[in-house]
Amino acid sequence: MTKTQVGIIGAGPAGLLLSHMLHLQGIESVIVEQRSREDIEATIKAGVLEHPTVELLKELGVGERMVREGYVHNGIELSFGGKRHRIDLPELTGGKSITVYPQHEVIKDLVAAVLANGTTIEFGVSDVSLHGIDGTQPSIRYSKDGAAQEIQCDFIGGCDGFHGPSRQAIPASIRQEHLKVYPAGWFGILCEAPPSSDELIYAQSDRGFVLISTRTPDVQRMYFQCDPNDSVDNWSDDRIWAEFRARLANDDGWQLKEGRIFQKGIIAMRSFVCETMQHGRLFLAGDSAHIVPPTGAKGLNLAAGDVVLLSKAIVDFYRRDDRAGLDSYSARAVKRVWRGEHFSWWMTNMLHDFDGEDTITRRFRQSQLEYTVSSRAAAASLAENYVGLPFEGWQG
Ligand code: RFL
Ligand code: PHB
Repeated sequence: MTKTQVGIIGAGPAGLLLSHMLHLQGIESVIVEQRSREDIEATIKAGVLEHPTVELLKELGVGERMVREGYVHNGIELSFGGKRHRIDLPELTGGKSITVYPQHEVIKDLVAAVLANGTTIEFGVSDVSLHGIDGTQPSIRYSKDGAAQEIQCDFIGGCDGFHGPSRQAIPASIRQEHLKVYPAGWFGILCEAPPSSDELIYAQSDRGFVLISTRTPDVQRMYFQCDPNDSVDNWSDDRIWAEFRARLANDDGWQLKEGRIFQKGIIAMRSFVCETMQHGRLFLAGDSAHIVPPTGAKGLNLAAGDVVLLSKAIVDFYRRDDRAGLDSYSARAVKRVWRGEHFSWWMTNMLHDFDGEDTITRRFRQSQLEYTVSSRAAAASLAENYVGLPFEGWQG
């Protein structure tokens, strides 16, 4: 049996960041993670870090490699009707931009920092369960190498993603949840090719949405909207490139640079919020409490916003015996979450065509796209949300 102040379930961005922020304030934690270190450091997920997330990682001393190896992007392009339109992020937001730096690189940097802090990360655990969250001494039980283990703590950080056990530990009768499932998925690829564009391209077409993103000068990340129940086996490389070409047809001769595809996967699209982000001594952060469709590039960034609030609330409890931050955590965190949720839903609707839509919805989309690229006020609203609204309780 281990004792610590904060027991954290999940070594994703939320759990690692929480542990590191607590450590910097002299509060100790232990993390339990079901996967191996190699596995979490290799899983391909997010690419875009908002301005507040970038500033946070720098201030926490974990931004050095991100600054060196990440790519600052000062614009995105919206493509529709055969034309591309640039949204100038710094010009519309008073100098802010986004950084393309893959999530698994953030994970590597955070794992290294957390281990250097002397914090234990128990990798490869199973049968994680939460106990006593209604009392003052909660615990996390799990198995490691066939042996039963227990962590006794003052608080549990439920940072175990959408499918983890933490949210389920809150009684269903008091959990306030909201779910929307979209009738589309994203087919994502990684390929060996030079960048086709200096900036990300979000493209709407009658055949469906496309996103052209990047990872390095030699590796590109691209997605196209697909049937969420489709299988990657139905998509040969030739068929994938033909689909990209058809959706990206344009008037100015711009062409996609193609290359060897070495990873393919289908991602579901959901909007989900569990507004009950705390119960007794359990506090949820990140995807365990909320999911967004990836169109707004918000998921990891929303997790960071939760952790800023939660870590400060825990610090106030230990330093000043002040429970106000903890008591109001859910109510405050969910505000930034709803902003990110709405923006992600809005971007998704503006850029995707869904089966069975009426013609008026299609015309609305067209009008919204044209308005967004022709009105400074509309473009500024997109830019402000895209670069990320400030974290409450943190000046970055
Ligand atoms: P994670 O990353 O899911 O981490 C949860 C961790 O908990 C572990 N776990 C358990 N451990 C022990 N016992 C159990 N029973 C457990 N169950 C789960 C898991 O193994 C895992 O290590 O959640 P976290 O930390 O909240 O972070 C959230 C982000 O990962 C997520 O929101 C983003 O990846 C979303 N996202 C994007 N977010 C952005 O901010 N910008 C982007 O550009 C962006 N693009 C994306 C994305 C997500 C994508 N996919 C694959 C869903 C693009 C894609 C394609
Ligand atoms: C990515 O590079 O994986 C990425 C970029 C922007 C998004 C989603 C994903 O909106």
